[in-house]
Amino acid sequence: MNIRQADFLISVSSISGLPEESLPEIVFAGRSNVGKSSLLNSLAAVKGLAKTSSTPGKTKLINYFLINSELYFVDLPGYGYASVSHQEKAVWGKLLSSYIERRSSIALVVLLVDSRHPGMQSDRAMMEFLEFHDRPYGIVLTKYDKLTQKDKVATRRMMEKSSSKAEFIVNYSSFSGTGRNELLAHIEHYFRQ
Ligand SMILES: Nc1nc2c(ncn2[C@@H]2O[C@H](COP(=O)(O)OP(=O)(O)OP(=O)(O)O)[C@@H](O)[C@H]2O)c(=O)[nH]1
Ligand SMILES: [Mg+2]
Repeated sequence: MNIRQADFLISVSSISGLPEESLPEIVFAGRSNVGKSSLLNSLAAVKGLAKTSSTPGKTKLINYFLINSELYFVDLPGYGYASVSHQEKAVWGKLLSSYIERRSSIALVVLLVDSRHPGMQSDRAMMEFLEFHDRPYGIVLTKYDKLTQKDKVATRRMMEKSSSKAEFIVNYSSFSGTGRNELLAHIEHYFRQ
């Protein structure tokens, strides 16, 4: 697909604030700092559309972006970051899990996994959660530009082994554009279904 228009729509802090279910939603989930907001900007080719930061925990709300007036991209708060307080963790965790459980307009969850750490427990738990709720999901291995050639082969192999239910795996770099066209093709397929 070709992204002709991408506009920020709304930030929500609770399930009751979500927009009415109308358009299909492509959801971006993953650990804090994995590169969700950067990936959104690179897909839309708009710098600063989603706010990015080298400090984990930048995105604390559910952010909606309207794409080509026909679908939403949804940037979720990151999970798994150790230094936030228990209370804060519980609030974000609840927002994230109830969104995934309840939202029937989810067409696809794009689960971002740091290509340097493909075996993290929190990512495994998220995959199981998505499988339990029958949400179709694909995996994006982020920050692929940081890997050595040897790591590229090992990471890919490990991910393929541990995520047999994923619809696809895409190697991605928001910096170089690696994987962008491949991911856009997958997204198109799911939102048109
Ligand atoms: N080398 C490299 N760095 C990246 C890439 N994508 C993101 N980063 C860096 O990773 C850091 C986190 O990026 P964000 O896009 O803010 O990550 P996020 O998942 O939205 O983080 P939270 O909102 O805190 O959950 C920033 O310093 C980015 O510059 C990439 O493809 N390659
Ligand atoms: Mg973010």
